[in-house]
Amino acid sequence: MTEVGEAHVLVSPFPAQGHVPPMLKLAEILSHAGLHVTFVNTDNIHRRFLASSPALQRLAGLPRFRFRTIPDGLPEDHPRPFLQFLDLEESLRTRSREHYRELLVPTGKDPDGWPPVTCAVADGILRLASEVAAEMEIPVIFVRTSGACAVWAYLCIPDLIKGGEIPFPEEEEKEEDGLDETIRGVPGMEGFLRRRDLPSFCRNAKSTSDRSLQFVTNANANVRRGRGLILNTFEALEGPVLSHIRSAIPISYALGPLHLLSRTFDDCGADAPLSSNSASLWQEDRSCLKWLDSQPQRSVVYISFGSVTMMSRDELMEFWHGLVDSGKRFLWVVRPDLAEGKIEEAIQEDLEKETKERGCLVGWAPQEEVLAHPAVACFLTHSGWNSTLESVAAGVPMICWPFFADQPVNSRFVGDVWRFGVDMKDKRGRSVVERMVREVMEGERAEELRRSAGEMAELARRSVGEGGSSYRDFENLVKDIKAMSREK
Ligand code: U2F
Repeated sequence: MTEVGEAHVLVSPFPAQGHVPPMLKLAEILSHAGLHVTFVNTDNIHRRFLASSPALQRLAGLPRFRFRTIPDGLPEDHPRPFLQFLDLEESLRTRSREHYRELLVPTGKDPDGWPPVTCAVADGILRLASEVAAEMEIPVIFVRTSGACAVWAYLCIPDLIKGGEIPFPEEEEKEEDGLDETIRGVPGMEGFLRRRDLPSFCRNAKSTSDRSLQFVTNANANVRRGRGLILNTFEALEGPVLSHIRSAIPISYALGPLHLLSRTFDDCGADAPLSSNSASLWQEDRSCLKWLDSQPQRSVVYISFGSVTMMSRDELMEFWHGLVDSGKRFLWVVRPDLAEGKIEEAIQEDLEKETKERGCLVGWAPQEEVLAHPAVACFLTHSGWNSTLESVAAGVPMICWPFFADQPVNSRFVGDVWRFGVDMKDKRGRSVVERMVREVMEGERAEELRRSAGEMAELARRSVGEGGSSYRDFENLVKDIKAMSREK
């Protein structure tokens, strides 16, 4: 039996690797805090996650937690490439409305005897959720799975457009120097953030009617209209930027790193094996952990470009040569769809030989466990926000090679604000890769980077412990959600 006024949240992520796992962790701790939680996946993503994720199987067994799925409206055999996320988002918005509405405000009795949904916790880029919730007058708290630095840049896009800073003047953009011009319209980042550091949608837009630019502008403007905003970050990392965000969205909760906070609330505690927590679209190849066990301490470069990045075969070969030329050991996640073209044809004998001696290639790795392994010395990353936070939490310095979206902002902060990594943005070629790897792994600079990374890891750990800033923000969030359930 449920009491009148009991809280029930409907948690809806955008269906993608970078979005589902952090929202799953949030959903899990909401349920541990005593709320009823329904987690909405698309059929397609749920099937894929279920096949390869211990976390999903574990969560399905929790009391007050349940999964529900909706169709995404695309044909079964559609490849659903993330780079075309606008098509998926639009399909959900137009074709899945009825299904979503039925979950938010069911026409019949709840089969589990649960109370009605009292709050929607929705991904900020999922218009389906925000529009239907507004229509049904259910309060929404938004979640953005990017860092505060990128979210603040996104929120300032209208001012950047008004101030004539984007789109970039065409003639200047063509010249390399044009991209080094600093941006004035993002308060707190004036004179620091350059054109090249803005989210890729700003850099790529040729006009204000660019479809991606319009989408991110509107989605982020929409986020201002919620009851609050949840961010996967923490005060010690992004306090100053969070203050700016709070000037626009006063109720903003910084709950990160969520993958650590979820361990604080997990019944098994902070010592639970990391493997029980993983949620992935691809099957993890755990053999790389054995390989790491046989490597010396702090000797391995870990390379992963996340779930979306794509590059040409030549680009991939340049990375490969650079890694081999550095003489370091390396563990590289080469997703089956990472590069275009047949890679095998481009591998020369010496590259293959040296890789066998010092390298390990996998299709998908248990990343959290890899980063926590003592053999790992640094992380060559695309600067996706989850990877960035996971590296921060593990105290591992980064070499950042941003690919798109929020990643150019993140890499600028890693290299030049937090200083626990180097920003390789817009640089290419084997000699650059070799130089960057050496910089982060050898000599005084490497020591400095490791020291700052270690210090931030400690602050991350404290933020999620009892009394820490993320812990307190989470308590406030739960209190606010409970108060909403008494509103009607
Ligand atoms: C989109 O990000 P991505 O999915 O490309 O990248 P991340 O945010 O870094 O998330 C990748 C996750 O996949 C995991 C890894 C991260 O949690 O631990 N993973 C893994 O388990 N095994 C592997 O071999 C490789 C990765 C977007 F492209 C970004 O710009 C955004 O910042 C992000 C969040 O919104 O979503």
